Amino acid sequence: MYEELKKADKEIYESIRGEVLRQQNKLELIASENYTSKAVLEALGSVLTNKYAEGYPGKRYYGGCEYVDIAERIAIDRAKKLFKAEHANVQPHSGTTANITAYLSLINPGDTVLGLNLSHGGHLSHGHPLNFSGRYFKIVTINVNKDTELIDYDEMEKIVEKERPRLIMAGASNYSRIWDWARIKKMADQWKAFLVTDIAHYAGLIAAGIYPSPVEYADIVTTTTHKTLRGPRGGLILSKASYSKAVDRTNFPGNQGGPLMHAIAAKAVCFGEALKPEFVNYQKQVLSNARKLASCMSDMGYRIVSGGTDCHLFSLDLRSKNVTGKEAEKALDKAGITVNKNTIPYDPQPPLITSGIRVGTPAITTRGMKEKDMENIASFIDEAIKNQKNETALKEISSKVERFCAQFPIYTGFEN
Ligand code: DSN
Repeated sequence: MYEELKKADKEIYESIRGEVLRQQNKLELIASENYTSKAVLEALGSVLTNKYAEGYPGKRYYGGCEYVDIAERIAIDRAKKLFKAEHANVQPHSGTTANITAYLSLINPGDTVLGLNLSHGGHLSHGHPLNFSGRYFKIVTINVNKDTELIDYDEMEKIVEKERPRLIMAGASNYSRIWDWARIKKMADQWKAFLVTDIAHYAGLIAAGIYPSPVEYADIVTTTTHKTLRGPRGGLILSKASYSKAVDRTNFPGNQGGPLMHAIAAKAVCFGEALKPEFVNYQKQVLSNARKLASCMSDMGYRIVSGGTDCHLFSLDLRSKNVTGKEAEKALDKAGITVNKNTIPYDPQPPLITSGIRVGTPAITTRGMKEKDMENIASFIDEAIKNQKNETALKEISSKVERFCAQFPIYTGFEN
């Protein structure tokens, strides 16, 4: 693989090779990243990228769609089966476009949306002022409780009663605990709001049945396909049958033009993999690893936001270690450990500095790492944070990390 690219475009070849080495030699702890299978990569790199297929299977605006129709129909059927959903649209290019489609399928610009504050774990597309969501809708946010760092449903209910949002967006990019979907549905019904849930982070765990599914409660569910779900980068919308026409029409022609048929074929492969029993074992290990890593960090004196995790991620509050999230991210990177700085609830630091880092286990679990490996990883993290200003020590840690990673090879498409 890549022989032709090497000849045709050396610069791009080298950038891919650099990324391959980074993915092989470093510890990938970004909670939203993963390693896809070889089969997913093959579908993604296929000639389906050459095909225009505006419309939906059987109703396209282009000829020659008979084979891409097969791929899209399979993707839809598998997504519905995997999440027990009445309707699936596999065309969204990303989680954010899926969210745009979800909002515009149900409400109009100017309507009120309630979402979780970004600095308490929400997402840009749940109402950030610079995002389309914050520009087109009136946004009301909820915060987590200051003491428990959990969603405060009583408080949320008061806000819903006062603000009467037309739509409640429930979901997060950094909330490690269980969402009470049933309780939110009750509020939505009582105050006549639509319920959209964004499960981008939890999708793989939900598909495997080890995190509660909102599918029976929500009018529309959105997700990405590349996080815990371990597929290609992209989006997916699930909905009740009654919203199928609205969702499909809003996505195309409302929001997007031609679907990315190579990505849709790769999503189908990913859903097929997620329907296999091995996927449940993988997700159980993701959760076990996250709990083990969090408990090792806690034993080393780090405070875990909300005290633990029920999913694939958790946040470390670094204030007691006298290091900011930004400094920790940088030191860890030098030590061969990739994380992202992240605000913690009620963070005294601004978003580009932060007091925390977010840590996730989907990628390292795909590599085959288990609970005992979490002990090593916790030590690497602690050593790097303690030596954040010591370049020699950070270099030594990165060599140890590289040797550790060599025990868990990934598929890269490169021979060496
Ligand atoms: N940016 C993603 C994350 O890292 O959680 C969410 O879209």
